[in-house]
Amino acid sequence: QVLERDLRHALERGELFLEFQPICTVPDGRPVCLEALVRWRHPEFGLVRPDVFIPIAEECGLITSLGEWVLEDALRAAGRWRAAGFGEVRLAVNVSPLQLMQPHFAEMVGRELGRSGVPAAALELEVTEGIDLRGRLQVSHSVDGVRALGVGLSLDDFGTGFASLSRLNDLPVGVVKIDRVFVMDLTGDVERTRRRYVRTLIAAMVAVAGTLGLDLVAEGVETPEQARELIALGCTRAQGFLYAPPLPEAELLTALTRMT
Ligand code: G
Ligand code: G
Ligand code: G
Ligand code: MN
Ligand code: NA
Repeated sequence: QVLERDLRHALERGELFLEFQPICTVPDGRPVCLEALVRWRHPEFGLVRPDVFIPIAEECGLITSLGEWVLEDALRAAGRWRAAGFGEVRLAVNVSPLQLMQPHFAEMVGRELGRSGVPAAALELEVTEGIDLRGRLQVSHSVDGVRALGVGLSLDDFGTGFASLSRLNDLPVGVVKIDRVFVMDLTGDVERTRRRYVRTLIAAMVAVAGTLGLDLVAEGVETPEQARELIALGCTRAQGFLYAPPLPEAELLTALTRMT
């Protein structure tokens, strides 16, 4: 359709850009990582959201080049904030499951790291299991390949999709991100049983993450009440509008300085 046609040109026309959202320690709110989030400024339709165009890119085969552009651009930005004195702030980049099925994914990541000069340990790749990835050999090769480089892996949107607790054991992830649908129902006008359920669920995630030595990040934290609940449940990392929205690179250094 129209968007698919236009997306083919968006990259070369420079219509894509990145924003960066801090992931913070709680309760002190210090940024430890910035998650790159891609945006598309369409010449007619204005801002198109990634939930709309990423699936299109996945369907029409553009996700490989789009994903490569995101990684390259995000690493360049990370090089700049590292040079500006925020070398301890890592970079998180979202990766489509389809990218992991590409034969040369890990080589591509290694090449982009080399070009940027950002150390592998400063990079975290966020993987969502929107499709069932179990038993896919190429995915294991890609995952092992980036791990061998020293890159970290996060399991995104945890608690939704195909990823289950048992996946934490067979994927070499160091970080698990609790999906914001659970955080949303922790407080506010939510049925009592549902609220009790999400509390129990998050407490269980905290326990499992602790046992497996994983970092746990709560996503979509919007209110101090949610933050208080999460901290009481044992969460030590959070991301959301309460701390900072996704920011254009031009605003990053000011935000990092204010938050550090
Ligand atoms: O930033 P926003 O809430 O609009 O993002 C919506 C969705 O798009 C999220 O699920 C996010 O993971 C995904 N997304 C954002 N940027 C990228 C990207 O660079 N690559 C991939 N594969 N997904 C992304
Ligand atoms: O699926 P993923 O976690 O990669 O995508 C993160 C998305 O969530 C981004 O598009 C970002 O804009 C959005 N987001 C970030 N913080 C919040 C928040 O506090 N509330 C809500 N509703 N969305 C958020
Ligand atoms: O940046 P992103 O497109 O993912 O943001 C999702 C929506 O949330 C957008 O409409 C954005 O303007 C809005 N938004 C960004 N920051 C905040 C915030 O701090 N609080 C709230 N409630 N919405 C925000
Ligand atoms: Mn993510
Ligand atoms: Na998520």
